Amino acid sequence: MSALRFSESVSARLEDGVLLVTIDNPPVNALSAHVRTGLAAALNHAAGTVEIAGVVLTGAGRAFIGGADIREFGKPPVEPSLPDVVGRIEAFDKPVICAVNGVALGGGCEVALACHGRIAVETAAFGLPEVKLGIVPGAGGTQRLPRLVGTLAAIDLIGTGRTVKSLDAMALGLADAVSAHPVATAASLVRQVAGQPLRRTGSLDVPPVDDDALDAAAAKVLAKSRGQSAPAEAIRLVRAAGGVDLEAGLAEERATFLRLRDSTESAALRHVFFAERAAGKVEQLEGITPRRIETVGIVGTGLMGSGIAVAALTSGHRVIGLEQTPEAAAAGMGRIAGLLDKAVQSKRLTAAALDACLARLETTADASALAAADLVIEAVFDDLAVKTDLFRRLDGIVRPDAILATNTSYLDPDAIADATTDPRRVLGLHFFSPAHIMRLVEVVDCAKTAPDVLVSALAFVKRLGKLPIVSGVTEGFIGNRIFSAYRREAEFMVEDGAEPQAVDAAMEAYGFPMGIFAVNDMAGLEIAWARRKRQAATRSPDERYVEIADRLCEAGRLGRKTGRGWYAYPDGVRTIDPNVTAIIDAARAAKGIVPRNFTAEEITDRLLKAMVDEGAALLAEGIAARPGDIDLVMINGYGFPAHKGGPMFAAGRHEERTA
Ligand code: T1G
Repeated sequence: MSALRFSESVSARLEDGVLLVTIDNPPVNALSAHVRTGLAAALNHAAGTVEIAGVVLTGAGRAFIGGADIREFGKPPVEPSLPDVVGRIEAFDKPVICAVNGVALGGGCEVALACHGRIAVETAAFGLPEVKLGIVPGAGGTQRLPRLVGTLAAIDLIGTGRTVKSLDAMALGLADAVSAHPVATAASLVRQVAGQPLRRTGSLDVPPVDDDALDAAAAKVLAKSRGQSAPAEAIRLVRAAGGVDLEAGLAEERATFLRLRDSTESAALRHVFFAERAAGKVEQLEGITPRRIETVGIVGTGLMGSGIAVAALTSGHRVIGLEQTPEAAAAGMGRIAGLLDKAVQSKRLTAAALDACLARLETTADASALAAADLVIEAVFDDLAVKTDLFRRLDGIVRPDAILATNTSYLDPDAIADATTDPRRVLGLHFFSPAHIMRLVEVVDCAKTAPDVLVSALAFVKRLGKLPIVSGVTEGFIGNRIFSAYRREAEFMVEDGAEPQAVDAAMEAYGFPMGIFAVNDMAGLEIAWARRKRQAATRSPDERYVEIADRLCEAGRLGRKTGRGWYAYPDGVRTIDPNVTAIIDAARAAKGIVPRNFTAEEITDRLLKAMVDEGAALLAEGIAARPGDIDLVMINGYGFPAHKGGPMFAAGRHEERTA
């Protein structure tokens, strides 16, 4: 047994005639230039050494290969290219078997597809997530996967970019075997098949399927890829695989890959990828150890509190839900159990995990139970007096090292913190509803929040599997401040002549799932109405104020729950209501405004600009740390299309185009 090194990240040892090649390129063994060079050199070595019967490929650490190195995108290409390396593996004279020790994603999955056999540990996962980066697989994925698993499964996997665990991959035919010792299993497979004809994926025929089934599979994927081009391109390539030879299919795939890689959509999605990795990282806090958070107290088990409880339970925490009466505590238990049941029904949770969650849950009307909590999250009615009073009481109940968090969306968390004797342990955790589903959590760093409290909250949110974005204290935090600016501008345009349905249509065409007025109807108009009434006394008479929403509320049009708001909803269908048009006309007339025409382009440009200006203000005020944080808030909390990269990214692109 001797150690060999082929590049800084690729090494090997020879064991009983099998070259065991390891890729070691932390953190995820991405296929950087030195990995590709190393793999090519390892193949050369294996080709030229008679005593080597074949090759096993594996990864060091947790990943097999996380894909192409995304950081190399946009840089000049360095030989050998990934398609060359993948092609050499497939054509290799001696068997090359991969021992998939962890994720095999993107280019990593394509390397695996080109191998002559795939042995995986049970915890490994396979996937071609390229569409999530606005591209298609670029090293044979769209041509080899259908040959191995059939066109229908390939459309699903490549079109959605979802990953499958090893056992599912094996059921699909993507993995050959699952083994606890994949390197040893792969090595014995090499010895077994050496000298025999090898199973080369590219030489297999694509199993035939009828067109109707293909259309249905494609339609299912496209229904979820609103406005993005990569999924449709990927499906086109996968469908073509059955009708052309491998070389032609690979050439078309490569051309499509290169075209999409240079698209704005891909740049936007890569921006989102890296923004997500940067989110929740605060330079000044590096090296600070988070406090242990195992037991979470949740005060208020209504809609928000029960969603937070589910998020905490399913990520392994113990939860104590506090209510005012035993009856309310029982009802809260019912709500939380109901949400968990739904998760089981929709296969997001196994029955065994459900039992484990319930075993870690208690609800009570006895506040002293919160003495066991490491973190208490308050999710009660958004009223300052209620919340300050609660925090004052909590202060005397919880341990001195416990963290207190408020889920307020509009109140001043500094005022809430100051109601306690130790405001250093208080911060905001602004969850979005439904809290067990929505990924975004604004982590509000209050004036006196201690650094390790902030670090602990960030770690907690990450453990929930959610996306923490740090926000400073300001009315509405990052998201609602931008959303308010967006709404204000939309209302200005309506008053000036744009119809609400035209505003909504423009934003929906841009990629939002719902325009702002439809969103307002869904959320209900009364909360914003109450806020406007509160602010009326301090509003400057010089400030432009659009009264249309007030008129709608006064007419009892509080949104969908009242059956009408900016729209009417006969049979649940959003419909233009002449009564609303009349209210708008009257409001314009009262101000002597002669309505003018707005193009869809002017509408989207102005709304985008309103968001960006507010975003710039948030950065200048130090409320948001990075433009990418603002983008993530708008994408994950407010439906901004991810493939446009968020408002701050989109504005930069717009400037580049118009410069
Ligand atoms: N390239 C470069 N860096 C990457 C990377 C990649 N592919 N994947 C992850 N990283 C970095 C990431 O930025 C972070 O860095 C660190 O690794 C840990 O990531 C030709 C075109 C692999 C499941 O899309 O899904 O192959 O912040 O925090 O939760 O067809 O990362 O520490 O500095 O996410 O354990 C296809 C993307 C590429 C996979 C690990 N591959 N990555 O998750 O850690 S396109 C992907 C992931 C392609 C071919 C093409 C996840 C992960 P830092 P992390 P994690």
